[in-house]
Amino acid sequence: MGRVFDYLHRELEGGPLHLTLIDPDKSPGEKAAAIAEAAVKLGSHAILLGGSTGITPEVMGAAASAIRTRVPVPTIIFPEGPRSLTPAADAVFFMSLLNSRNLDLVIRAHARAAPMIRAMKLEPLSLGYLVIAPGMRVGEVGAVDAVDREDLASAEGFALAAEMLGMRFVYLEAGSGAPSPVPDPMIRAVRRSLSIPLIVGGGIRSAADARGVLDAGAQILVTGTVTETEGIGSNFRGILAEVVRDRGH
Ligand code: 1GP
Repeated sequence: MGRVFDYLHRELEGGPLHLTLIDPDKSPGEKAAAIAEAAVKLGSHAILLGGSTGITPEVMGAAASAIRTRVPVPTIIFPEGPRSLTPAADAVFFMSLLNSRNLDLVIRAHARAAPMIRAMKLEPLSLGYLVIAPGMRVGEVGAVDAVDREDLASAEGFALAAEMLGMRFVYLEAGSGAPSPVPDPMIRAVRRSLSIPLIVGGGIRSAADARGVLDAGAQILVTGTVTETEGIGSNFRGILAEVVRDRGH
């Protein structure tokens, strides 16, 4: 596998990981790099770059280049579409929005993006992306039939199908800014049936939220809003402290 895939798997042997999501439209260039640097110092394992509006290759490129000079960990694109791609990042989540009604987001945009990804020498990390209610903005723009928060069987079925299709990660997404994270019983059920790493994001805004999803079995936590709204404050530090605690150092 590729360098970033190997890095994530090596780090997962030591316990759960944290990824810091930065929206370069809201935090451009050096501002993104400053957040990244502070997050990595606290123990975050990689930077995710993405946003749902205002994303251009120039905005992504400027942020990825600035981040690269400041942090030793990989920068992974969390794409909205082919316009999110920049060769200045290390890898891209090559993600299929499993429960979208829009085939562009399931596979057709991927057919357009794949040759670009190869030409840019970006490492694709294939990922099944499943939106759980409330889904927030990604639920709307993604034309998603969001999985009900009590519907453990659907979540398990989608996640297992992603694994059987050969995807390398599954991401349970409650939506950026969701009032609460993906419910613990759902994380538990999905984790039980998967052998690939489980990523959980959306609505993790405190140490208590992080503790809940970690105890339920999330292997990779993603947070975005907490740093967009509070910077590197006590909530972000608390979230990282929970991840670091489970890594035993
Ligand atoms: C969004 O899962 C991520 O795609 C992060 O969500 O912004 O709520 O942290 P938050």
